[in-house]
Amino acid sequence: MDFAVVSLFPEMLAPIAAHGVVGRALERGLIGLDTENPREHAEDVHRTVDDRPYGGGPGMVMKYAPVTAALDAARARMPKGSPVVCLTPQGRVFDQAVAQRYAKLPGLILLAGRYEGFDERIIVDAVDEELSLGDFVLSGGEIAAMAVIDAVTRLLPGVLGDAESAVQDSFMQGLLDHPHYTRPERIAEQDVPAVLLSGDHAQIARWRNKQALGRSYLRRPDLLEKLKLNSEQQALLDEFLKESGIEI
Ligand code: 9D3
Repeated sequence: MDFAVVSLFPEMLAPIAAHGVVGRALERGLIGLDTENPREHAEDVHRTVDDRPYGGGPGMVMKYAPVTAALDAARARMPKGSPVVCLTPQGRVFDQAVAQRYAKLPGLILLAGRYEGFDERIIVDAVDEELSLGDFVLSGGEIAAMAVIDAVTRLLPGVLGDAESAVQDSFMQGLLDHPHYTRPERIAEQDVPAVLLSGDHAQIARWRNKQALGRSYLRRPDLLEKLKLNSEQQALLDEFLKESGIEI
């Protein structure tokens, strides 16, 4: 799968290209990653990419001409059927389902903004979808673009090793993960739960499931509402709540 990022700060992408899962996927040719800078498409002597907003107010707006020219240049190198996804606080919130949909595409053109935002006509003419990471303020779209590249790359065939793929991500199940422990068995009077030392794999799986359901209920009730628990899961959750001394 090919990624292109249109950004005024293309150097920001270098670290994800150099490390970890994405770095390895690039080395192995499982993904492509290139950048296009709207600055290089600005026609005036000052290489202007932003301008003052009509109607007044603070901040600057990214100009139509250099951004759409950069998108055209990126599109020319990308496989047909690669949508333009704009990272903006106005987008729908990125989640694992969106990542799974993108992982089936031949390519993705990610448009990262700076300043107050884009001239709306860029969105109308050249953007297929708008995405946000959630309700907090970033300084631009680059970190969001990197999050999308990372989440999508992990889903591509051959990217993760068998061990990593076998461990189904918690969000794949729609639940938070269960607690994890490693040596030593006791740390400052906190013991590893006995079941994890028992060697009884059915009981361990049951305990982990119960913890995942309980934590999701307490911390992310929105996840549980989407999930619609079966009777076995409901029984595990009831058991978790009883053990925690929580009234339903
Ligand atoms: C303080 C500026 N805000 C005025 C109300 C608007 C604003 C403009 C541009 C806020 C953030 C940004 C830059 N953010 C992104 O480009 C961005 C983003 C984000 O800020 N939060 C979550 N997801 C994303 S995706 C892109």
